[in-house]
Amino acid sequence: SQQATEQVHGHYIGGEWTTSAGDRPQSGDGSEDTFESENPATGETLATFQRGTEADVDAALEAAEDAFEEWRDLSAIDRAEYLWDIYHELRDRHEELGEIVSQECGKEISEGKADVTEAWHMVEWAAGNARHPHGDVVPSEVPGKDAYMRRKPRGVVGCITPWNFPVAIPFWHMAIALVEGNTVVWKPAEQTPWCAQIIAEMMDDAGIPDGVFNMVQGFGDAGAAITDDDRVDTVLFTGSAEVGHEIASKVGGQPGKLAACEMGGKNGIVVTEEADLDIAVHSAVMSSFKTTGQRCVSSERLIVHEDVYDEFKARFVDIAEDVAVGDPLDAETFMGPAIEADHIEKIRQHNELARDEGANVLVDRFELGDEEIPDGHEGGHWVGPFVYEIDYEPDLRCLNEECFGPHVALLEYSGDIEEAVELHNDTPYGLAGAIISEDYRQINYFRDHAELGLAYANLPCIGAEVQLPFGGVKKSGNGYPSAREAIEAVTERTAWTLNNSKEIEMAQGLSADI
Ligand code: UN1
Repeated sequence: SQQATEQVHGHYIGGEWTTSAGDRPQSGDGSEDTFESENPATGETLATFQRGTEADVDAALEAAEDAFEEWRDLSAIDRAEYLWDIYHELRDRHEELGEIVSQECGKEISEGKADVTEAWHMVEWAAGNARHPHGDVVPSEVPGKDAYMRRKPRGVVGCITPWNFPVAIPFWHMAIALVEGNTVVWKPAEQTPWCAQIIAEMMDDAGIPDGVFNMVQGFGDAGAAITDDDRVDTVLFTGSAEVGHEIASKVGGQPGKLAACEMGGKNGIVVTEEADLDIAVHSAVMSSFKTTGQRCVSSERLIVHEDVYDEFKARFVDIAEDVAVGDPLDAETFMGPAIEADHIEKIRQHNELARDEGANVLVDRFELGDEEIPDGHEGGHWVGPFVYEIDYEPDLRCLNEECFGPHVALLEYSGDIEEAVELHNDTPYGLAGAIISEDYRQINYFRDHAELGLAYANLPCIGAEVQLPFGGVKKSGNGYPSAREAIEAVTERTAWTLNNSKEIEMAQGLSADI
């Protein structure tokens, strides 16, 4: 169901829908004032949106600041009530919203629906957490003293989210920020404004007080207007390493400010000589090609022991030659299109880079055959798997730079698990990875030595659940903006100490005599 419309959808600021008309300055020449959401499987326009300016962000930040005092004074349980409404709406509209996700970001339908499911899981976790103990009771050296760690909201939280999980990731950030008593200014990805519009409508329908939640549509300039502003206390960012590092250094470098960023990966799967090859091939296919390789946790390196290399390669290549690329709304589809034309270009460059660096290409479906493209979808951004093998050398760019597409290298190793893990760790990133093995000693070695935020055994390295911490090490992460651990980024901790006696007695044996 295409929803092309003449209407221009606006921002949601201070409880009002607004386009930046009126006395707010327009962005540049008139042609840039709006932008369109495109269905990446057809190239058709879905809807038109106002492009946010600095003035819109300014108004949103002002509204968020004004709303903070009252919002923080509600109990977390009362704040969570608004989110329970959203939880029910996400569930009730599961099918419809799943289809919208698939139409706007091209993920096949089970993934579109899983995105919505992950969103309500996060809302459930955050809202449920409002009834959980919140802080710590801490022992004291001094008998008359009570010591605690208490949490307070930080204030205004700026959320900047990517297109590839257009419903789940906004809730990773915002559900926790809001329940913890912060107010929010959100800049969704410019590729998925329609999903953002629906989320803002849900917040509005839930009756969340004016200014507590604000959404400004737009591009990087609107995002920068959020991250550059002094009124923002915490920035939560999930997206590319390039932007994330800029935000981390710019915001994180300022006293009192905090940036929690979660960036990409060059994720690897180690298949040892002890692997069950059915699980190995299945896990690798899921990790490399699901979401057309466009998850930050997608795998682009398969590190396979020489004893099982040939068999693994033959079976993996067979499936890569065959996986169904097509209409995301067709239940038979395994991979939908890439998100946009520019991204196809980036994937092409990565494939060429691998060739230039000496890859032996095993599968090249970069250009799909005409017969593979579904009728009526000729305008889509189609791309298929690209699989290659290459002799490992530490500085090969194709093994170190994230492609964010269905582009994957096979690397053969001959030594023991130590060698495999050393190879696995040899990238600047450290987000997700997996080991496939039936030997618990190998598995435990990987668990303890792989440089990763998310590590799996005998599973794909995608598909994390929200009640686990989600984030990475090295170039992949800086703080945890997401899922369970986001609570750290959106709260201040107070060490609260209370004296129950009539005397002053100090810790560390410090004399209290005066
Ligand atoms: C992302 O890869 O951009 O772990 C987010 C997963 C999902 C989230 C992925 N729960 O695959």
